[in-house]
Amino acid sequence: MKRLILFIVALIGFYSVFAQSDKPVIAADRPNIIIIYVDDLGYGDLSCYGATEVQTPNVDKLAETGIAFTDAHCSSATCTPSRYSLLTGSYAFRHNASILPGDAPLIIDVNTPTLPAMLQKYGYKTAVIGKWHLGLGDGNLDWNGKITPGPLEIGFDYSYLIPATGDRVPCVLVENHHVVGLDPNDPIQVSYKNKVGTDPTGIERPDLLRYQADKEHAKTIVNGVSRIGYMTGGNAARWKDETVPYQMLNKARRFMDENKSNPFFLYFAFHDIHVPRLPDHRFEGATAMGVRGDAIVQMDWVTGQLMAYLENLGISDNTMIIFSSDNGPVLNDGYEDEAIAQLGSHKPAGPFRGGKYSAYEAATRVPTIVNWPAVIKPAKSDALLGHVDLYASIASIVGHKLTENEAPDSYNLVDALIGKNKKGRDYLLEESYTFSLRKGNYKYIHPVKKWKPTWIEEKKGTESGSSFKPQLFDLSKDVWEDNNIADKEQKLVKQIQAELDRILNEPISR
Ligand code: NG6
Ligand code: CA
Repeated sequence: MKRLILFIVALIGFYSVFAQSDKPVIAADRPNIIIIYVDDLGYGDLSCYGATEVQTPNVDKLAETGIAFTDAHCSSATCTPSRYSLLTGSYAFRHNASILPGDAPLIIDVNTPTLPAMLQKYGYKTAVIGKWHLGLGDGNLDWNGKITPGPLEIGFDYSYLIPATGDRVPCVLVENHHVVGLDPNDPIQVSYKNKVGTDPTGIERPDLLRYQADKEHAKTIVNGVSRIGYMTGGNAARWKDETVPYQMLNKARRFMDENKSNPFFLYFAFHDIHVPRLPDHRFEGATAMGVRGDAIVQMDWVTGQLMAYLENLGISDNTMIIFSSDNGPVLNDGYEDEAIAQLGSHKPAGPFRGGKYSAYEAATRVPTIVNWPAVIKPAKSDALLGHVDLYASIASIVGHKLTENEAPDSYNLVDALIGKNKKGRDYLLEESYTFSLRKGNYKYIHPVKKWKPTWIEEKKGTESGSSFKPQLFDLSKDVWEDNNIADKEQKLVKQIQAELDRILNEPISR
């Protein structure tokens, strides 16, 4: 009898503990979560998204055993704003987040709720490995001292960073609060205004360069490549572009190994396939497309290594991998690396118009794959969703209820994300130099007042999509965004503009 009473008491206790907590919506409790974020990968750059001139067997496997989304979007046409939204669930325009120089301060306020900080509260160990580009320090950063605030102050337990981009100084890796391998007798100095030190620049010594560059990319030469910005010192710490992917991979392996017995969140942010494209020798000639294609193959190989490591640790089943890109494709992004000349019949953006920087669809519609063997059945999904929605969706997986000011633009689309349904958003914002708004298959592009983005057309060969008039396209019939029906569909345009006004003028859109 006593035993029975004890049992009942225990049962009630057990029940009440669970009744109090926010119960995870899915049985698989607290999966490991890995976001693999490729840089500048276009919708058409993977064989599982239709590419024939490059093969990506490892990513294809993720797609075949997971869900490949055909209408999922990074939040912006460029990197910094997309990453800002990914980590905060907030649109970048709210924070004026645009492409940052390499000496910019951290743009995520340390009090802003972030995806990794939220996961830490649920027992996750969190890491960011790879490209950061969200700023470091609080102004006047000394690269030779303690580099803070940065990822560790906004929710990451571990960081191993390319501070900005591969084409920007300083060309050194930062692990937690310090530059890796820095010799204190050879201090680093960085400037985006004036030349510092005596290192040659691309303008002075084009003969030293592996690729000729435009004038923005013609500053300090590191590893035979001129970069944006000037640096001096830190010679022992300077990266060799070719080995960075291996260094990142090793750090990721160590992090997964150390955290195999507890839930972890890994934000693995590739430098590939951004410029300067310098894949390792083993990938040379992997495609007939030159370095851009070879960098895709390198990226695929590294992804395969990450997957294999999860398998070996025996944790792949309950690991949710989200694979995607921070913006659409670009061919010429500052270096003469023959990406255009050797393109052949490859279509980086698949069937879509535009690319990185543009207001057209290819800027944000990027390959997006979710793989989670324990929960997901293989499928394709045309749900309309944004990476900005990952915050709220992941929150619901771990049983977290968003507080009022948290992730203001993030919709909980977990059911679409794990393939329970294909219901995405009604409206989806695409940020670029202007705003585009999707409503189902309709695509609206907000008019520009000043024709600012000509450089996109002139220098990049990418169509910006700008117009002084409102543009509306019906993607179901006109995927190439060619036939502007705004004049015929004035009611619809007004309706979409009203929604855009709401998003722009209210602090929370969700
Ligand atoms: C641009 C750079 C481009 C690239 C981009 C950032 C010039 C002319 N162009 O300003 O080369 O670095 O910034 O790319 O300087 S992103 O993927 O990080 O957004
Ligand atoms: Ca990018």
